[in-house]
Amino acid sequence: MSPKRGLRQATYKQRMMRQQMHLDARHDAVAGEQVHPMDEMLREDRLPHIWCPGCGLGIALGCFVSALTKSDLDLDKVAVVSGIGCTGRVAGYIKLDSFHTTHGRAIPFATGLKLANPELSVIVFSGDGDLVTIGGNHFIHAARRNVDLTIICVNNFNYGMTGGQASSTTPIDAVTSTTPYGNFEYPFNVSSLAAASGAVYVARWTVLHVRRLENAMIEALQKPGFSLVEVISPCPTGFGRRHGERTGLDTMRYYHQHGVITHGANVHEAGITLDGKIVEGKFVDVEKPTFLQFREDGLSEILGRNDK
Ligand SMILES: Cc1ncc(C[n+]2csc(CCOP(=O)(O)OP(=O)(O)O)c2C)c(N)n1
Ligand code: SF4
Ligand SMILES: [Mg+2]
Repeated sequence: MSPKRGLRQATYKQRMMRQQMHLDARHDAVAGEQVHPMDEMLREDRLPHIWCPGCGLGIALGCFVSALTKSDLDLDKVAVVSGIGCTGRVAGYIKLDSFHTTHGRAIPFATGLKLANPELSVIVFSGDGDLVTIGGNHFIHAARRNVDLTIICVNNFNYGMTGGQASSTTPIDAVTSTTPYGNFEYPFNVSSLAAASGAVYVARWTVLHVRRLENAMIEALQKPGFSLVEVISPCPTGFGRRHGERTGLDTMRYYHQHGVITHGANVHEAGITLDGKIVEGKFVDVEKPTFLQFREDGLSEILGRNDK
């Protein structure tokens, strides 16, 4: 893995020390007051959040905040973009430059930000419905172009926010509010879709595996090019309760029993079924010039100039 252009890559130990110093300083500043370690990264005025009890989104956000803090990114040059959905609320809760855009359009919005200001680290944090269902075309083309974006896709296999409708990732036979007799559509394997479309980094983790998920996020944040972390997450309200998982804890138990960590697995054979195993790990980590780099190098060569 190579660090993003212009960024020095710290060792794990350095990152941990940095986070500890940050926490100590904060603790000193408000001695006597009870402080949550994530306070500084969240918009407290937006809390309490809208998420249901047992939802996996809080864990996904916790891992993301922790990954950002431990990464080498300059947080003043980070932009977080979400679309619409329960997952899309992340942009509203995180205390960074963040944008809650329209449904399915987080990636084109993020692409515009990156092209207009290449110094930014642009992260898209959104759901399966937003990113690979209504927004599927933007997803594949940003991957094809290798636009330098980090995509965190929370896959809960349904449109959680609007009442548990089927999305393009809903497994075959799954009962949802729009598939009362079970789903008869073949679903997307999100990681496979990204890999086939040209992504340079692809990993999948459930929210049960918090350390691994956080580390994957750090790697993806620092990887130049189109990187994807697929986060498998419980949605007891929209999805789980229709499949014998009434609570988020039931789904976490399912992850514990069915999660199989296989780094380097053939991602195209790692589809997710209703009752089968969930293959997790890092599937893709390759080097390829980003869209901007490729274009810059190509134009310099053709036009005989060097704008670098
Ligand atoms: C153009 C448009 N169509 C439909 C909707 C309604 N809508 C809001 S969120 C959503 C689904 C979100 O699903 P997902 O991205 O998986 O997020 P989740 O709620 O599951 O986290 C839909 C269909 C909308 N807001 N805009
Ligand atoms: S509907 Fe599902 S995804 Fe949305 S907050 Fe509730 S549990 Fe989470
Ligand atoms: Mg969803």
